Amino acid sequence: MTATRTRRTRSRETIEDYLLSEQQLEDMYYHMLLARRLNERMLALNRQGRAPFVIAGAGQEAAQVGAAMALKKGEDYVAPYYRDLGVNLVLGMTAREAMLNLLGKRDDPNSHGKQMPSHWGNVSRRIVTQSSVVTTQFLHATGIGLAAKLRKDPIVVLTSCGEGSTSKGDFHEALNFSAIHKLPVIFFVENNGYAITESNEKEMPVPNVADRARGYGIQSAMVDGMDCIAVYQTVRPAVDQARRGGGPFLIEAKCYRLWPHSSDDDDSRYRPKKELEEWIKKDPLTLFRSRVEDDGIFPREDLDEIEKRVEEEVRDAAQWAMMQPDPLPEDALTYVYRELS
Ligand SMILES: Cc1ncc(C[n+]2csc(CCOP(=O)(O)OP(=O)(O)O)c2C)c(N)n1
Ligand SMILES: [Mg+2]
Repeated sequence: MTATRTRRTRSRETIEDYLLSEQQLEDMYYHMLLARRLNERMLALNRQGRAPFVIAGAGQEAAQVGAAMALKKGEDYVAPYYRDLGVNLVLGMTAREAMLNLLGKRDDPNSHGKQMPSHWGNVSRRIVTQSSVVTTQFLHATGIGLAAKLRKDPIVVLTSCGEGSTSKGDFHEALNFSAIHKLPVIFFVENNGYAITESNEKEMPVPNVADRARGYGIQSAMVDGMDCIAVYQTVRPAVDQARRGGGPFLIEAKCYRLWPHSSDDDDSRYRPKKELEEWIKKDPLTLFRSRVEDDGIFPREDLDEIEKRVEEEVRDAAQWAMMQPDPLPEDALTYVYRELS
């Protein structure tokens, strides 16, 4: 962003209220927007027959970006789930890398084209490779938390999933074990209202995922997952507490899946149009933009400039990635088994 930004007089005070620096607020908007524009381009590539499958995080960007920004990059571990493009971007994934992943290219840093798209993993960024089987990452995170505790390593592990996945055994085992051993694990649940076709009421007998934490003696919080600042301000204290030995924490971010489950889904068959229209009014990007604009943090021109930068980045990433090499058949087993020297 340019150094010539003009500010209204009360902006400094408002920034302090947010407990976020101006740079952090800019990063928030940039990463949320990058995630959305990437997902839009990915879906277009899918419809053109260029990308096999898209599972997007539209509507969940605020939750993902706010949560990831509460972590120490490259130190804390993350065991994310398939929609978490926003988490990956905050932790350092570039637009070009995201497109390599989508297209299953040889140089995709997540799996070199071996996994399905959106199956994240990056050793240097401490992003744990994931399975298609939902919620298994909760147990991986618990194991990493135990290792950190035994080694007296002051790190935190954040793991995430959708609310539907909290009905699986792994969720309950992970919460139970983490609570008994007071592990530094943040269980971050992105409640987007649906597990494919099933709405919340059909997924669980309690109104909130956060209610489930009580049964395991875990502290929990619910937050408006469409509000990136609120998410950051909820996750950050939980992370700090876990780092100090305070044990695990469950956070439920109430958000909404603005798109169908995946590029292969027709959501008009199971969700009311009116419901979707109501949630579109709470789009996290619009909400953030109007909040920082109304509060005088950023003038409109600066936000427009971020939009332009992101659009250019996405255009470049898609064009560049399509020209990159595919994996070679003879490399099918590389990075699968450990090379023995
Ligand atoms: C154990 C298991 N059962 C079923 C599936 C198929 N499946 C993939 S995503 C999904 C829905 C999960 O819903 P939720 O946890 O709410 O996450 P969301 O997709 O809504 O973000 C299901 C059932 C799977 N991958 N693993
Ligand atoms: Mg869901």
